[in-house]
Amino acid sequence: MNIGITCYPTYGGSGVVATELGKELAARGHKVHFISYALPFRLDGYRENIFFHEVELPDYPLFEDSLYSLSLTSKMVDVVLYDDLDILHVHYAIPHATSAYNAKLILNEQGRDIKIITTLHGTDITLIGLDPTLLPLVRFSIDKSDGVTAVSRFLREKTLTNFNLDRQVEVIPNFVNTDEWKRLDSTKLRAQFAPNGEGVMVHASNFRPVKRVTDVIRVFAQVHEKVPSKLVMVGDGPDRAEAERLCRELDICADVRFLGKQSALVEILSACDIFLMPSQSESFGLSALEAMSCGVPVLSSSVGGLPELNVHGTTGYISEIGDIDRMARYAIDLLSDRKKYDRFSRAARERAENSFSSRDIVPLYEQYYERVLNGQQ
Ligand code: GMT
Repeated sequence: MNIGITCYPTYGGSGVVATELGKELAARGHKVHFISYALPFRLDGYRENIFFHEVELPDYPLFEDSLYSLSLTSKMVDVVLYDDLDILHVHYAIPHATSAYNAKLILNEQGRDIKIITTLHGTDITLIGLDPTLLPLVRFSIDKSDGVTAVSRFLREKTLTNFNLDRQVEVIPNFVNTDEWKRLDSTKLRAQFAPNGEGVMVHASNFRPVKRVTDVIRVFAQVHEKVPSKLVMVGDGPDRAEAERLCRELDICADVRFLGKQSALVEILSACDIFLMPSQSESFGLSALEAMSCGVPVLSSSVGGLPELNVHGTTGYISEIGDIDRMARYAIDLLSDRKKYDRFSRAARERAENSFSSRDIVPLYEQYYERVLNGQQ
């Protein structure tokens, strides 16, 4: 199949899922054409069957705002025609589903049909998509897609209720390549993070308010009082400065490392014991899945799709949003009981392998493509 994929290319879960999907599809022999304003950050190195089409923006003084969604439409039309695409698969509805629908209309005028699949990821449905300035267009564009997938059951329900839609939405959960995301020998890095054998907690995100990174710091401060421990913070974003300030206020800076954006996540996760995800909203929680695949149990909040991923009392623990005391108690419990910890670590890895492995999930996308192409979605 010839598949066009559009996604946000910078840091962010929807771009990661789109890129990993493209890589997996290319490895299975499909031709995958990424269409975006920059090379997706996980698209490292040359890969057979992968092509990148950069969307260029017109530079004209009259246009105060970027006309990205329009230029994207034009590029989609070109790529569909000249690379003979079967499917345009867009990730994150805004503005990608709209650009794709416009491309479809233009192509239809030329007698060329193209099927559009929109994968919904999170705030396109739960937050920004509901803004009155966007809602009618987002609703229309989702409804006009030939196929729609959501990354969790939670997100499918939100899509249907928030947008008052009556249409089929397929749930295809996020996935991880469990052959690549697996615990490595971490002795060296572990010795740097925790030179005296302390427990190591880790958080990785874009440090947006929705991630509640200050909860991570407060949980760690409580754990640190009871159990010798360290905290590793991976990523960057608007709330990083506040998190660093809080570390100074709580006098725990010596035990917290802010690493900023990192690509060596498997190495880092392999040197850590517990992943913290206290989010305010999370339609799936891809970085928690990546941690689980590396055998790292997850302490998460109970929001959105997280309970579909993290099994309370088995692969980690779930607490109410903002229940810092409870999260800290769970962390202390796991860090103080080696046997229990090992059980959780094994269960986390098994859940990633048995329920969310790319081996099992990517074929669901291929089957869905076939169904949409045959008009049977
Ligand atoms: O929706 C967003 O906030 C952005 C999006 C992204 O690009 O990071 O994140 C969402 O998509 C991820 C991949 O499907 C999910 O793992 C995240 O849970 C989801 N974020 C939210 O729902 C806040």
